[in-house]
Parts: sequence; C-alpha cells; structure tokens
Amino acid sequence: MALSGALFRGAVGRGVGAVFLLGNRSMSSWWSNVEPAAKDPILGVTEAFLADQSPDKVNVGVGAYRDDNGKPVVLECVREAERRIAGNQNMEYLPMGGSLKFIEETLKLAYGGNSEFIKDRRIAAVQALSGTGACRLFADFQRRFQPDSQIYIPVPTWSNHHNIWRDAQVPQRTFHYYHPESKGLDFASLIDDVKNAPNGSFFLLHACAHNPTGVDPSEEQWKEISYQFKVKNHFAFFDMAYQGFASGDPEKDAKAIRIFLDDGHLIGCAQSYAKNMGLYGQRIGCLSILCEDELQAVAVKSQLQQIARPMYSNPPVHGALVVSTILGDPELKNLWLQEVKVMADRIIGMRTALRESLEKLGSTLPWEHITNQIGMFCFSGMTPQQVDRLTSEFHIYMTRNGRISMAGVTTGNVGYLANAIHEVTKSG
Ligand code: KET
Repeated sequence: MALSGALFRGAVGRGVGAVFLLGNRSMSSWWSNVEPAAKDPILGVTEAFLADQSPDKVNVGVGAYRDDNGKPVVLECVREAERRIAGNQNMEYLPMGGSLKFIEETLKLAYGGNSEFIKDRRIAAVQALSGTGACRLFADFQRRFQPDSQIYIPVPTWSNHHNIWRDAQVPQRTFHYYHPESKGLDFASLIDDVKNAPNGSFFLLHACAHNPTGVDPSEEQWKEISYQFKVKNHFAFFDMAYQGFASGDPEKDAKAIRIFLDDGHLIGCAQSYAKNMGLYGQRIGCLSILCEDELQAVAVKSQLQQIARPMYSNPPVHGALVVSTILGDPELKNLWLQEVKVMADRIIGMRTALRESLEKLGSTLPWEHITNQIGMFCFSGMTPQQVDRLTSEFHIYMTRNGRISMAGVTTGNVGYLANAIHEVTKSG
C-alpha cells in the first residue's frame, strides 16, 4: 500500500515536472489565483470552538443535539439496529436511487402511513446525501427541467440554502418570513409576497421548526398559505430537516406537508435523519417529488438518478440500513418515537431554563420568544457585535445572526450562558 502510494506520488510529480518544462510555468502558478474561501457561517463556528483551549467554552453553534452533559448522543434504537445489522449484510453498491426499503419507510413519515400517493406509486423518490444532498439534487433537477425558474427563499433561512441554489445556478428571490420586532411570523408580508410572485413560482418552505428563527406558521396560517399557493399555482418545496423536533411527534410535525397534500399540491420534499435519528455523519436522507401519475414518477426518478450518477454514483448503504431496520420494526420504531420526544422535551426544558435564568438575573429585555419559538434554535435577537463579545469574552460560540442552538444548552452551562447574554445585552 505504502509503496504503491509512493510510486503514485512519484508519477504525479514527474507529470507536473513535464508540464513545468513544456508550459514554462512555475509549479505554484497553477492555483495562485485561488484565495481562501470565506468561512462557513455555521460550520466555521465549530472550527473556532474546537480551536479554543478555554475550559469554559460552550458550543451553541451547529444544530446538533447534545445530552445534558453536553455529549453527542447515539440513540438506543440506532445502537440496537446496528447490533442487528452487524455481520448480516454485504456492502455491495446500492442502486443509483438508493435503498427501496429505506425509501418506502421514509415516504411514510412525510406523506403518511396510509398515503394514497404511496399506494398509487406517484412519488418519485431517491435516497439522498442527507437533507443537504436532497436539496441540492432538487435544485439541480429544477435547473435542468425548469431552466427559466427561480426559487423563492424565506428571510432569513438556513445559510446553506443560498449556497445550494446558487451552485445549481437557479436564480434566487426572497420572501418575507420573520418579523424582527415581534420576533414572530410576518404573515401579512409573507402572503403578499406569495401573491406578488409570478404564477407558477418555486418556493422553499421549512416544513417545521424553521431554521434559524424557531417560528412556524400556525395550522390556520399553513392552510391560508396552501390556498394562496393553489390560486397562484406555485410549487412548494419542503425542506424537512427537523421532523419530530418541533412538537416531539414526527406525525404532528408533518402537518404542513399534509395540508398541502390535502389541497392537491404536487410538492417536493427533502427529508433528513441527521437530527431526528442523530445520524448526522451518516448522510442519510431522501428527496421526493409527488407526480401526476406513476408514469411521470418513473420518469422523474430516472432523471434524478441520472443527476446523481456522475456526482456520487449511488448513496451510502449503512445509514439506509439503520433507518430501515428501525422504521421497519414496530418495536424499534416505537423506541425511536420515544427517543425523539426525549430530545425535543430536553430542548423545551432548556428554553424555560434559559429564559428564567435571564429574568432572575434582572434582565429587563423581553425574553418570551425563547419559550415561544420551537425546534432546535432560539433566534435570540442579539446583534453580531453582541455575539462577537460572547465569543471573545466568554468563549461562547454561536452564529453571528444571533441564533442559539438550544440543543447545545445543558443544566451545567445554562447559568453561564444566561449570565454572559445578560452582560452583553444589558447596555443595549
Ligand atoms: N435543512 C435545514 C433547514 C437545516 O437546518 C439543515 C442543517 C439541513 C437542511 C441539512 O442537514 P443534513 O445534515 O444535510 O441533513 N442544519 C444544521 C447543520 C448545518 O448547517 O449543516 C445547522 O443549521 O446548524
């Protein structure tokens, strides 16, 4: 191995040398035009956190669940699925579209266990590289088959949405979503934007637990949004990265999608098991597109596969096995549902703890939004400058838009966090 590695490097070295002689270039000139990329606003926070040597440091940046000791969690249902899988399966390639068993179980979560669309085989679905990969696959598909379309993205949104549709070369527009003063939904402006967009526009919607704001439309508001989409013949693409994290119940968290389905929309949906099964690093998710009939679904799926093939050929097998083992066994599925609820409840508990701690410290600012918002994040309203102070003075790491990942708050650090927030916000 080591020897062939050395030979390989040698061969490359000679190749470059030849280019050097022929082209009269210095070796370093090939990439001298490359500037360092800007740090990612979310994953860059993790990098900075890891580099900090302080024993006090706290990471409430990335949306990754931690237990009350601040440790990453592997769910018990996942451990059990892995025990069952171990040694039992081969490691052959999956089909380009991924595991059929995995897709079948995954669609039930989004579309409902008894969905007529599943029975009628009207959903084109492929296993994707988690939620990010599902969004990217959709964006590429949109670009290929609706080349003149744009995507309407909420303000604010998960920062990577912008990167995804940018790299897929789909022009982006925005629509109103969050109201900074009320720290709630700007429903009137949202509806105006829906009405004012050209007929047949593509909209990106967070199915539940909106990131970063923690603000979701109510059921009534979703119905109104769905109605207006119908009037305008807009396409709804749901990014569902947090199913189960809003209410603690994945079924309830699919409410927005079900409303759109009831209203007869042909939706698209990105699903991820990163958060709700804690399978972050397994990169396991699903892209689905509801079609008019089975024939169309077959065609759409074949095209999605054709987009996947030159990018990564076919998706990884392990996460798909874990998920289908869990969801395919009623007992394990039940255990999963309980564990999702435990995670959601711990976060809700930390919201209360953070708010109470701030109020006890005598903060005169309003903090109800900490407990009003739902899902993994609290959109605190802190300014980038206040966040910078949290980091430089208190070693607290979070995104500069003021988002706190409540999943990283624990009984042990909530007092420290509250105190620091109070310190940087009390002078306005
Ligand atoms: N959609 C949304 C809304 C989202 O917040 C994330 C991840 C994803 C999709 C993709 O997750 P995946 O691991 O590809 O299934 N958000 C967290 C992590 C990240 O930025 O990658 C976060 O916002 O911290």
